[in-house]
Formats: sequence, structure tokens, C-alpha cells
Amino acid sequence: MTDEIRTDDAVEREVDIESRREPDGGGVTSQSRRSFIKTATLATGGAAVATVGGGVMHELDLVKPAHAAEGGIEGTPMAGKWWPSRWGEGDQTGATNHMTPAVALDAASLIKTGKVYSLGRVYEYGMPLFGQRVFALRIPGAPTGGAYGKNQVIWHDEILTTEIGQVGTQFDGLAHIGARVGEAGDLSQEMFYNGFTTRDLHNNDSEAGSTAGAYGLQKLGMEHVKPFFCRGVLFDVMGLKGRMLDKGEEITVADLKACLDRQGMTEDDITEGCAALWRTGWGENLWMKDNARFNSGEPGIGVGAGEWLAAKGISVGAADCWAIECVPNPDPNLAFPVHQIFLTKNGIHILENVRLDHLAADGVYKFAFIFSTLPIKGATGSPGNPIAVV
Ligand code: UVW
Repeated sequence: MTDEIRTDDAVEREVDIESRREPDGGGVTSQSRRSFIKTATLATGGAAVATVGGGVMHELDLVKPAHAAEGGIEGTPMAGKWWPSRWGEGDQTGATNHMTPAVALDAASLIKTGKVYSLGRVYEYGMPLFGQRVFALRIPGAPTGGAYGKNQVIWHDEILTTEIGQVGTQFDGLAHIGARVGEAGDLSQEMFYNGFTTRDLHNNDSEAGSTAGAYGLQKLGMEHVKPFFCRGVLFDVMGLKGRMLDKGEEITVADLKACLDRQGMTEDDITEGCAALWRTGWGENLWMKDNARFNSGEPGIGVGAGEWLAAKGISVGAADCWAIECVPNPDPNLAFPVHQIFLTKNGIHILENVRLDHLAADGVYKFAFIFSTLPIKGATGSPGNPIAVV
């Protein structure tokens, strides 16, 4: 299937969104070869059909954005200029600047029993993947090496081909998501956190195209993220509603407040630098059980709740679904707006595809959240296994 493209202006690019047929063993589940929001027209005029799971989701009406004089995109959550960041011009660390000794001690004060919960999912063949991402693990040799010495030592290695920071349980760094505030092709008008541009990230010396960034982004890479040792707060929205939420269902500020109420908590429990996590039921019901449905969209927070949590100063927003926000967005003109509110505007990280059912089952809503991402220089994200300790 190919995106239907209607253009009023000349700039266009047809995007082939047909589910790609991978050779068997490629690590991409056959159910999950999702085509996703492919914005088929660039910049000017026209409209594009956006799809999820190969089906038409909604039509993104890509009227030429009105660029605010001060730099943002009017009429969207990205209106106005969002740089320099609260941590100063040039900062690349974002909300992990909150990781201070005081925040760590507050988290430690929540540890009473020593029970540890793994929040990460197993990385394996057949897990749902976004778009045409791949996960392929191979063991070279059986065994890979040996035997050597009188003791006959042998060993195994592995080769992993994957978008290492963007599959499975995945942590989004600040280079992952930006916003184009100017004309297509002008890399100095594609803005990320703290005003860094695609041009900065790729260290272009000429207008011609990307250079150094192809071997690792030159700014906002994962090496700038500090380890998390902070308070974690769970919003059990599935528990509140008594059911798994639906695809596209928006979690609102009222829902988050109702969760706090139900859990015997108040807004004061959301402290600066804390990790906020919300449970929709999407992961525990669909992950590796119905990948096609899992990938077809998802429930999650909307723009209102995203802005509310950002104003509270959280360091990371996490959920049991693949993008943490509701997809499709109730405003059919917006694509992944919470990603932009968190990462691009506020330097707040995102953690996707986490397990939360065991916390909810034990009524654990406040805990020490501990996670050290992989400091891969120039990478957009990190895999890993965050933990909750009570
Ligand atoms: C995109 O990469 C667009 O989304 P995610 O961060 O959910 O993988």
C-alpha cells in the first residue's frame, strides 16, 4: 500500500508504506511490520494519509505551518521559542540534571523492604517493533571460541543488529525527536532540545548534507544522560478504569489526579526530578500476544497531561506501551506531540515498553526508580532494564 498523497504545492515525496517482507529470522515479527505515520508531503501545502499497522489512521492535514516570529510552530504545542533551556544555553543533559544527592536520598527513603521489580521486557525475536526496525541476534560459532589451555576454555559471543536504542524497552534521548520550524531542507531550522539543530547534530560544514553525524550524532547523544536514582510514581490508570484502555484513548490530567486519589496520594507526591509511569494495560495484555493490535495504535497521555507533568518537573515519563502517548492523537493534525513536549521542549526523557503490572498487583505506587542508560556516544536512545525498589 502506498500513502495517498494530495499536493497543492510542488514539494512532495511519496513514501512507500507497504509492510516490508523480511526474510525469515530477520527479527521482525510478521505481525508487526508496521508502517507508521509517514508524513508524505514535506513542508508546503498538501495533505498526507498517516497510517498505523497498514490501515488508514487519520489524515494529517499538513497545511503550511505558521512559523512564529520567535521560532516555534503556531497553533501547536510547539508554539513559541523553547530555547535556551532552564539549564542554560549549551546544556545537553536535560532533565537528568535533576539527579542530585537530595533526589537520590529522597528515593532511598522509599526503600523499606528491599523488594526489587524489573521493569524491562525481554529482548527477543518476535517482539513488536516500530515501523521497519529490526532485531537480529546471532551467535558466531558453537562455541564461538576455544578450546584453549589445559583447562580447555571455550566461550560464546554474539552479534546484534538492531536500532539499539529504539527497540523493546527503550529510553529516548534528546536527539531522538525534534520539530521542523522552517522550510524543508533547511537543517538549521530543524530544532531539537535547547535549540540544537539537525545541522549541529550532524556537524555540517556545508549546506550539502549530513556528514559526521552519520557515525554518531555530534550533539545530544546518550553519553550526556546521567544515571537515574530518583523517586518513581506510578499512575495505575488501568486500575482506575477497571479495564485495559483502548487504542487512541487519552489519559487526561483528571485521570492522573483520580489515580493519585485512588492510590491515597496527592500532587505533592510528584516531586521535581521524579520518574512518572502510567499503566494502560496495553503491554501486559498484548505484548507478544497480539502484536498486530499492540502496534495498531495505543492509549496514553495526551497533550494536556503531558504539559501538566512537564510543569511538575518530572525527569522521565514511562509507560507500558510503545510511545507513552495516545496514538492516534485526538487532534488529527498532531503526530507524537507529547514526544515533542517532553524531549524537544523540556528535555524530559521518555521510556517505552516497560512492565508495570507487578507493581500494580502489589499496590506499589511510590518507589525508588533506578536506571543507568548505556552511554553510547552519539546514540538516540538506550535499551536497558530499569528497576523499582521498595
Ligand atoms: C518514534 O520513533 C517516532 O517513536 P518512538 O519513540 O515511540 O519509538
